[in-house]
Amino acid sequence: MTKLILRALAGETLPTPPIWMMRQAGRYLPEYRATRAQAGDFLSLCYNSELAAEVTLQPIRRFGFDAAILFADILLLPQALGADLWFETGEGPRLSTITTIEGVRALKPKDAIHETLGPIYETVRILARELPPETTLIGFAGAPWTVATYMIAGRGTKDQGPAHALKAADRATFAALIDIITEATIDYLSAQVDAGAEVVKLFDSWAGSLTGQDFTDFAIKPAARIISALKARHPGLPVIAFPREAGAGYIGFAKATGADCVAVDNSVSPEWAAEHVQISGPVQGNLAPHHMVSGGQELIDATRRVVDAFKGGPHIFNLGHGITPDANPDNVALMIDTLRRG
Ligand code: 1CP
Repeated sequence: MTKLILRALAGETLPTPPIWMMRQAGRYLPEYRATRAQAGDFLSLCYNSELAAEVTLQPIRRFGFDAAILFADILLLPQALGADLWFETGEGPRLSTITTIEGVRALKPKDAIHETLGPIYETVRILARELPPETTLIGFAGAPWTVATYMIAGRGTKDQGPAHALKAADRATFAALIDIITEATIDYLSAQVDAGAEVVKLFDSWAGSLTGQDFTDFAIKPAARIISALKARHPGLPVIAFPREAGAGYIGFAKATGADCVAVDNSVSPEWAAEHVQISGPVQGNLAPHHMVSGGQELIDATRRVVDAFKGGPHIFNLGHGITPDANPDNVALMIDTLRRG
């Protein structure tokens, strides 16, 4: 096994950590903006396999990252389950809302998702053919809680208020929605693996707003269910879990869910994450994305600090969250140079 990302995921401590970056295909790249314009809009880009593969490859060509992440979105699964989905220019995603048991029951059965998601699997197949042999292909999905927050509110929310409200008012309906997303996510990720994804990542971007029993029931348990089902179907498949802003919830998360690697955000220090999270296995992270905007000596110092903190164990270098549209591609090159040349 020569791919560096797979070696790190298998627990190997490498002299230089392999690197990729969340949202590495995105608006900070002029070539991405050009291809998106060619596609027409964001969703048309996601469902155009050739162009989605092209934007996935762009940051690999430009920067030589060690992994490529499939270009798609976590909200395609709700759409495949029957939710309406559209993107308001300059604002973000909008979906039809689900707040009742009738709404949950009106969703399509999970077997129907592949009809909508076929082009995504085709993107994966193209990438599996076209990526350089040293580059690992990562598939992904949103974790059930994060996906549910969008399906309930119909949009991104700062505090996930509508999802918390439904959970408090009618836990059975809320849990039924989580179950449907969980089962569909298993089939969605499994189809990505069949098409050629070598690793999958579960994005629980809003895990940080779950506490206590809710964190156990709706962040840990669905992830554990998805990971055990995937590993039963695809023995040896490495899984990265990202319970963003989980804080103390990061401790023991890999063991509780069966994840091979935990991605940590930048609300915790790399030293803390090394001591409390990397102690039980590979970690990914966690440079603050704002360095990709500001650059300079601070970026160099912060990159070295992350490398240094995690050098005693298996580590994949990444940002603590996605790179922002106002980032400067030169700063990405500087980060990679700092990492690879010391
Ligand atoms: O205009 C554009 O070009 C759209 C910007 C954009 C991009 C580039 C969106 C809309 N999605 C994506 C791609 C995307 N989304 C990827 C592709 C691979 C890569 O990383 O390069 C991935 C993995 C995602 C995952 C995703 N989508 C998450 C989880 C990760 C995270 O950032 O926390 C979430 C929460 C979404 C929803 C979403 N999609 C897009 C936006 C702007 C949002 C957030 C909306 C909100 O909460 O308000």
